[in-house]
Amino acid sequence: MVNIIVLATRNAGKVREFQQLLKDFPVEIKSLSDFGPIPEVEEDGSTFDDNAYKKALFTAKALGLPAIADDSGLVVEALGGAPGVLSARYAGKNAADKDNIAKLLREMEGVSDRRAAFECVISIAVPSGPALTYEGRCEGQITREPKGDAGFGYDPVFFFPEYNRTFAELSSEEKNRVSHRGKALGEVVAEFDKVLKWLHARLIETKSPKPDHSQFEHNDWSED
Ligand code: ITT
Repeated sequence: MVNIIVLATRNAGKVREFQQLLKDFPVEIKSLSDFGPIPEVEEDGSTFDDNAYKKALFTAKALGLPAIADDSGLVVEALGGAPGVLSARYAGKNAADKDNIAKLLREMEGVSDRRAAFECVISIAVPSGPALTYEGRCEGQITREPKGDAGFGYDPVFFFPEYNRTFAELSSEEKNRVSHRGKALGEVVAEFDKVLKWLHARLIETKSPKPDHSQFEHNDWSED
């Protein structure tokens, strides 16, 4: 039986969201805050996929338990995909949201193609290496100035045409329904019975296969 899954974050908001969504499944969702100090993993991958997997595997290995991690960010078409994996530190290490937004608006000055998307990847890994991956994407446009004060990060400059508002003008329920993270999480929840079976099968395997990306490109249940 899989009794515990660790969420590889200390962000209390993310923890509450996962615990709430997975509350009806027979598993306890813990977070890093429930354990002693463990080192921070460096998010130096070149894709959201790499970083989510790196965080999940690092935590799974460190604690000897299955772990879930997510990585997300903003991808702007006219900037060749920037800020991408650098979203949190676009204006520099420890940059505040408003600094990142200011830099983005500067880079976008005079640019007419305002298309952008938020992307999120969730990785669920076991200590021996294999992992499942889930993705969510939400398309919108970069505004010319910030609007709204809900949410976080780039929400005030991310215009969502379907609602005719920026993400920072939406309630959290409205945002979760359509957001990149909401979509990826929705897929995890929809398949969570299968996920638990998959984790159980991986955990009773005694041999530890090497980490292998091909195992989490597509979630393939065929061998279970
Ligand atoms: P962890 O500690 O869990 O890693 P984090 O704040 O670094 O939390 P992410 O790596 O998932 O979160 O997100 C990276 C950045 O991408 C984040 O700091 C924001 O600038 C941006 N971002 C991600 N999701 C966003 C959202 O829903 N709205 C606005 N900005 C978002």
